[in-house]
Amino acid sequence: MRVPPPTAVALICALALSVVGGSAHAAEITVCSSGCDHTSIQDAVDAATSGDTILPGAETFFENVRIEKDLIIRGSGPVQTIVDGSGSWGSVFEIWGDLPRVTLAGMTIQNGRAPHVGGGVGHHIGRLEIDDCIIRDNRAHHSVGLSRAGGGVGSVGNIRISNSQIVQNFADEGGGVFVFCWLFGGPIEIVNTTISENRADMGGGVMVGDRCSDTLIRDSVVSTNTALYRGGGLFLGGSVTISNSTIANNEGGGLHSSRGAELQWCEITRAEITIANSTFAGNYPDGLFVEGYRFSSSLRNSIVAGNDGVQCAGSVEAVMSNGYNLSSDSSCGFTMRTDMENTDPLLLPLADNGGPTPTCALRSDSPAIDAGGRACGPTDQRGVSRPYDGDGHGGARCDIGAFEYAPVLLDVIPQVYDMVLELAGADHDLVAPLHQAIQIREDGDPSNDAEAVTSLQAFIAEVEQQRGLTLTDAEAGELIAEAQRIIALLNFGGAAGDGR
Ligand SMILES: [Ca+2]
Ligand SMILES: [Ca+2]
Repeated sequence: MRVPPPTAVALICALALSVVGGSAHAAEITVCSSGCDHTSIQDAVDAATSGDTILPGAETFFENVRIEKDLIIRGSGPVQTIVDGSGSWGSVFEIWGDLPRVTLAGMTIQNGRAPHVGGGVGHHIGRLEIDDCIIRDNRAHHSVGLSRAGGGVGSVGNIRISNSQIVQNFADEGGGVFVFCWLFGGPIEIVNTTISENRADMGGGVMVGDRCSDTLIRDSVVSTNTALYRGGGLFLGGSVTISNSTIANNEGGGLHSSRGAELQWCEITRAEITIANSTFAGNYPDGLFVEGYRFSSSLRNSIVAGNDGVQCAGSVEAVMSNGYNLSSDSSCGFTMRTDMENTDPLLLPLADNGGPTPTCALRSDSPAIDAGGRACGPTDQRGVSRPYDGDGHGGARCDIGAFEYAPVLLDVIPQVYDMVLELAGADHDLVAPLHQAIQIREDGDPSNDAEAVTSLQAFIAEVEQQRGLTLTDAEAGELIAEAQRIIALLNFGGAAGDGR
């Protein structure tokens, strides 16, 4: 490629700057019931120049907002700022115009009722980012005639949803999210997001159309959604990658993939579903239902187990194992040397195990521990570092599925225990609270971590009592530091962040 002369570079830069020139003078526009620039979000949107940021305050706004320009609308947080469509006809936020770039952040979007697409957010054109939002109790549901799609969010494609919760929405298709890709194939990203308790005829949690060619679902959970017909959790067309995610307890199946390659709209689309480091569990009547050509869906390092019925259904020849998969029956054809079939992964129920989204933890004796392949990414779904030596021998290897068993405490607590025995003796008052913490941890159930923390705090209180009696200040300081280290490890979840 020819390198342009410096003057050309300067000109291009000047042009680029002039294009984004509006944002150099971007204003921040406040919205609240008194003392702000505007009292309604729509008034602020109408008054704004492209590139401005609108800041709704910590209150509930009852409105339906139409956006046709580049804007960031950032609330005070999803608990503080609520935009409520009052159940009247119309999306709560509706995006039209000339390819606008819109960000919606830090708010709850609720009680929308879409005439066509997107009860909470109807994204008809341009680029949309949704971050740190709760999108709940919206609907896109027909009374008579045409079916409607995207209870929570209905999108044309080119959307990123991150750090959000999409819950209890309802639609004919795509209860939580529906993406249709009429103009563009994507990109579509769902990251660090909980999609839960949504309902639809097809695609209870998420439905993605066949024309979407670039969909990524990462570090997310799709749980307890319901589809009357197919795709309780996910109904996916086009090319999709699912990684580090948990698809659990959905009714109507965990994932339904529509046909891989077919002639449609006078063009042949070739679709592939790529699943890595993910867990499909507790779905009914199957974990995966695949259609499509041979090997159009591939799995690696993933668990498909404990689904109430068959684990893999449909055109099972479409499923290809890339190794390190585990299934509780033999329906998926996980027959690579590193796969495990007819094996119970000993998963614990879906729960908050730290990190932004719930996960199914592995029991301490799970065969999935240290049984995964090398390329599992730097963290698990929660943001916990991988790989960890979970079985205590043979070095650190990845676990199969979205959760990495990391019993760091089993390394640390025995050290503290040895210190206590050495310093204070086996009959000392220090021993009981520490021993209790060890037992709580060794049962392998992370949901008991809070109880372990309480025991460790009792242990620290006892160490303080013994300062200058059976323990020197230095010894007490060391024991307290170690106990606090254990507590910090138990509370690791908040540090996970976006995980990018
Ligand atoms: Ca491991
Ligand atoms: Ca190991």
